[in-house]
Amino acid sequence: MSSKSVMALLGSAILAFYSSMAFSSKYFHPEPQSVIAQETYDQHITALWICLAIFIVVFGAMFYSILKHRKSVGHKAANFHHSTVVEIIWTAIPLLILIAMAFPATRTVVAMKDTSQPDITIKATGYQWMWGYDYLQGEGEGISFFSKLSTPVAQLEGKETKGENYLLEVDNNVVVPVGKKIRVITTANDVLHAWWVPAFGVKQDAIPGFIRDLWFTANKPGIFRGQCVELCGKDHGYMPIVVEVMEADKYAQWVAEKKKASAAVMNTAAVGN
Ligand SMILES: [Cu+2]
Repeated sequence: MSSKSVMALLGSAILAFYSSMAFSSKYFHPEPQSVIAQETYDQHITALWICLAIFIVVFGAMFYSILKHRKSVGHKAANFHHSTVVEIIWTAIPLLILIAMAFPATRTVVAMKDTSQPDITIKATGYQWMWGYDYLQGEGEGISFFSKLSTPVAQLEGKETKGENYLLEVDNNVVVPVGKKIRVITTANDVLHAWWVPAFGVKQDAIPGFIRDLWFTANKPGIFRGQCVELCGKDHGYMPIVVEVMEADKYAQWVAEKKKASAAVMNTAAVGN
């Protein structure tokens, strides 16, 4: 087999590896569900292609030289010294590639941090071991609830077979409308936690006494799962995050139901007094 066909084979194998959807969904990034997640995903893929191209050029040149100029076919060791031109070229090319990659990356990082003018603001508070959510601004303002792991204890103890969303399910989902800018303020009540939903490309520490924030705009309705990603104690693995994205009218309905439920609780409390 010629070195050219080896290269072609290697290239297509890597291509197939990365484009395989089965591989992508299981071991790779989840399918991006927000503008920022899409941008980071695209830049990641672009960087991989650039790496692949460099790999093929560098290793192609190396193996070609090794094979074609080997001693056994009569070649003698060359005798040359450094070339300033070549050194300038191989410094300039990577520099240009890096600059070309840095521009979109910087734009995305800046956009990631721009939490101004959200449609809805939700405070996420980390507790040992659950999340508390308070809707602070926008449609749903005033809604407040805790979100705890809902995986049955029998599954945790291994007495039942694990469900599809084992350790990634909660009693109360964070509900948001599709296509709206959602700002999530993160903080914590006891120790460090971190709020992470990979499909939206968001991850932020939740620090006691401090406020951090992030934002996302969900592309489509659905349920998206994440986890606490700052080791926070023995039940760190038992405080997942579930975001449910709804169409605007369904979201309005959810808000109305939540408000009615909390009004009922308030009334009972008042009667109790
Ligand atoms: Cu935690």
